Amino acid sequence: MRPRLRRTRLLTIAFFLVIVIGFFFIWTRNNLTINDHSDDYVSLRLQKDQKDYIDRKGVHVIVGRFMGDSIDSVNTANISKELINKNMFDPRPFEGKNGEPVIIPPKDYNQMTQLYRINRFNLMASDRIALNRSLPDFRKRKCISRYSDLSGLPKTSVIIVFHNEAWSTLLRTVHSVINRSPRELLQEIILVDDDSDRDFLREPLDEHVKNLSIPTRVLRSRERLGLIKARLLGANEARGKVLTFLDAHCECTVGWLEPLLEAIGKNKTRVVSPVIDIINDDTFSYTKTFELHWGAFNWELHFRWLALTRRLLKERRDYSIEPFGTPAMAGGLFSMNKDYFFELGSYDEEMRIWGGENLELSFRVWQCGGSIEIAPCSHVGHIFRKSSPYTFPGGIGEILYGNLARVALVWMDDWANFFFKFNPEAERLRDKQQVRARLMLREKLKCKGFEWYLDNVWPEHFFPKDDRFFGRIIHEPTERCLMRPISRGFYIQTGYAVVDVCSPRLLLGQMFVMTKNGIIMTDESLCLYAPDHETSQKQPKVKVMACNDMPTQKWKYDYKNNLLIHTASGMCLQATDEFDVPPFIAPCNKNDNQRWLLDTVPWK
Ligand code: LR7
Ligand code: MN
Repeated sequence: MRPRLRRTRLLTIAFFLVIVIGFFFIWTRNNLTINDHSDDYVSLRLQKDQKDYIDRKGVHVIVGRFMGDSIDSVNTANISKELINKNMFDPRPFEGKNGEPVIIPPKDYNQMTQLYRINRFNLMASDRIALNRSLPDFRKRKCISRYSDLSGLPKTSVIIVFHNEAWSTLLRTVHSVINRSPRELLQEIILVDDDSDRDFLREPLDEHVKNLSIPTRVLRSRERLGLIKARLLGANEARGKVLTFLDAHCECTVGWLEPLLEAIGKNKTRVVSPVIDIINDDTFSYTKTFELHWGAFNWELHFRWLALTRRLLKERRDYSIEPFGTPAMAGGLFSMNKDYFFELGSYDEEMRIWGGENLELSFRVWQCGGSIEIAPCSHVGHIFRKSSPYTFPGGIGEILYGNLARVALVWMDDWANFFFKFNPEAERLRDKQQVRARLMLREKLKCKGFEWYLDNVWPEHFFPKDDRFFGRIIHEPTERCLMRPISRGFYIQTGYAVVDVCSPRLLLGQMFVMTKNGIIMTDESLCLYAPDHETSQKQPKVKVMACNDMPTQKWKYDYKNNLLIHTASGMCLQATDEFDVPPFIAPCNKNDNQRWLLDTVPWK
């Protein structure tokens, strides 16, 4: 062979080798990420709620959150006690600096996967990041000058409850508080150990906090309290004028505290949360979230982030960096005047372990005269996990739905019945709840009703009301039901509407609300949408997408001819008898296929 040819051949072989190795590398990585989450998919029904996606503007949005299986034996299977008890904190210079992702080399994947199970985040990555890693300053310039004057601001106690938290995440939370808060605003830090069983969270933690520049105490409970009672333990011991709660895996950015305390200093009935940014559970990269989201909840009372409505954006045009009211808070990160916290009934002590307390507090504050707010100038990162690492004594369903049943029974009036009707798991626990004391509290504080809350705090809500239609929208000729899109058995957020067999039992995906303004909406703040007349398509398919109050989401029901007329296009909603064809809009022609019945379903 001539030397030239041989070289070409060698080069070709080398080239293919590189490709093959590359593919193998990508394949193993993907496989690993699938594997290390595999047991997170055990309880699918609860997990369907988590949608973590990049929206069209490229903003990372977390719609809700996962709750995975909670069985300890599954959770920590194959992980030795020794490994769980070992503190492997091993910071490397500049890893994760400025909120950048940590990349674990392939040789460590095996151990990384194992360690991931302990806390349900990438513990190995966390353990390589310094406790005082740098983070970007996300504040708008206006924020910096707005909060430069600290005089007269109240001091706060920062309360962090934890159950078996990792050393590196817990202490990065603590150090970020110390490093990024004005000293004169910090009274103290209180860590509440909710019956953790890790060795490194005992003496080593006590020793570590002795040397901090802010007085820091560790309170310990010998029995599992759950996060609600653990926070109460901390609150009772706090000496600051304001209580600031943080989850045990947060990182505060510069300027986070001032906006919270400033608002409360002005009016003690304001309860204020930061914007909650995302610390990635795999890489620990820090991603700023969209400031203009607020918190609400769906028909199952699961917490949701929703884009701010056009109404509020318009109202806020002239003071965009001021805190704004939100129907609900996420629950883990907020500041509240201490006296007000106790006057208002602190927490419902009958709530167990995890869940529901954020809605309970949100309803209570709003209905009893205060406000829940988000301060857009304040940014704190939180590790969002795909599943929960803890044990839930008694079962997660029992605990969560028991807590939610209490929220509904005490605060939601007629809408409690709506909740129980569509959530049999909560219905089952309804009679077990003793809520007399909380109802008396509501009486004593002379709190307003849930209807007032819906009308005034969240006018854009998608719950039923007496002045709205609620029920099924039935295609007359085929007797099938209009429905939210589903994929692989789960509802999806955006997609073509469906017309399918009406379910004999109440099915949330087939329930719609139609308001007086002609908005047809369903759970998760989704609305029936079709493009307006300018579209090039003759028969545009009808979609379900995030409600936005635009004319393309308005409809009119013609009671005489049973037509659903799309206002912006003047066309009629139509379906065929084929299952695979989504409903569409077409020129109104009195064809039977355009006839729909509004089938009212009683909801209270
Ligand atoms: O039994 C327990 N004892 C505890 O001390 C269970 C938990 N905890 C601690 C735990 O260590 C952590 O510090 O309580 C804190 C919250 O638990 P997480 O981090 O498992 O909860 P989460 O972040 O999944 O859930 C959110 O909803 C909870 C409902 O009860 C709480 O309100 C959390 O504080 C809340 N977290 C946030 O609001 C952060 C932003 C998430 C969003 C959206
Ligand atoms: Mn958390």
